[in-house]
Amino acid sequence: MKILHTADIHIREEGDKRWQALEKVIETAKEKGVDYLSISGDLFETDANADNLRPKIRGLFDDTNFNTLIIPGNHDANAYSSGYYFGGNIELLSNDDWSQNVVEDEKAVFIGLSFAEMDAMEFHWQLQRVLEEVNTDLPIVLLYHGELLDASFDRGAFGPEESKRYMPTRLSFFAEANIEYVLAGHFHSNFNVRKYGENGFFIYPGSPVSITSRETGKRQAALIELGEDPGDINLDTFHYQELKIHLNAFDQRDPIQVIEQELDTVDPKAAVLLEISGTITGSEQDMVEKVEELIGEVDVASSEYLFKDISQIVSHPVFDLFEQHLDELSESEEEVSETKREELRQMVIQAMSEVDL
Ligand SMILES: [Mn+2]
Repeated sequence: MKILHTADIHIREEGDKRWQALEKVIETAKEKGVDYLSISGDLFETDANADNLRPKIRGLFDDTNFNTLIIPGNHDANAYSSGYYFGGNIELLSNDDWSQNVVEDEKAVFIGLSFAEMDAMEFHWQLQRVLEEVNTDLPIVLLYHGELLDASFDRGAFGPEESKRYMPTRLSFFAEANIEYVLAGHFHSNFNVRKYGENGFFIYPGSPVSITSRETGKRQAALIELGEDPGDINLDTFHYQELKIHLNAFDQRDPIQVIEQELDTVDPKAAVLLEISGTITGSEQDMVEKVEELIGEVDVASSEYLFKDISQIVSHPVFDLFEQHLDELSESEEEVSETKREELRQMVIQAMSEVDL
């Protein structure tokens, strides 16, 4: 049995980047021939978005030959009233009573732990209760949306959230029963798998599309073959990409060419968080203008220019003396490597920029 697992798409309008990411996820599930697609919470940005988009997303799931399992997250906790129709082959596991969110397959039993405000103690108690009721010999696969306390994740890793904890849990809670996989949502940053017990896996797939600029790098979904270690697959979806370029005034290459080459490597689906640092010899203003021209088609979400013109320093007689001394040193007793030379130069430039020349 094969499962494609995602969460936190946060869709809010038809046709935008997040919507396209949902389409990409469905397309990937088709390509991989999975039996199930799981969406563990925050499919929608808000309950109101869900209300508007409900009639529109139906079409996306029309000709799928897999089952899609959906649980609510903290962003769409009240989006799934009974009787609402989201599309064919979709099972909403949205009941507050988790024992109503059970999907039995020949090879595994899925339980949807739909999101509700509760602390870790309450969660553990509810989990034990539903496990007692389900009582099966088959491997159990949980769908869960919330915060894993074992990991010290940075607060920003969950997207723009308040500081409170969302249905927190611990890995040790899952080690007791035959829970083989916890298909989790809420952690946006990246694909992240943790092992528990003998062969249990807790899987945060990371959001399949960047929601904020803190979610950098290509986005992923989890691909699970029952009984095996979970794998990750790259999604060709919108994401932020950090691009840090360090210029060196002593580099023989043209800095403009260096920047152009770096910009060429940018993923066409990415928005760049650009940072250019280091040293140049020439007008800083001209450099900024040239860079802005180069950017052209590249989607640059933010740019930071931290480079510095050091022509005043390097044309100073003191610096000349220093370079001459380095050359002499290389020719005589000690070999001065290019890295060492660069290190010394940086020190001299730093020192010289701190005094009035
Ligand atoms: Mn979320």
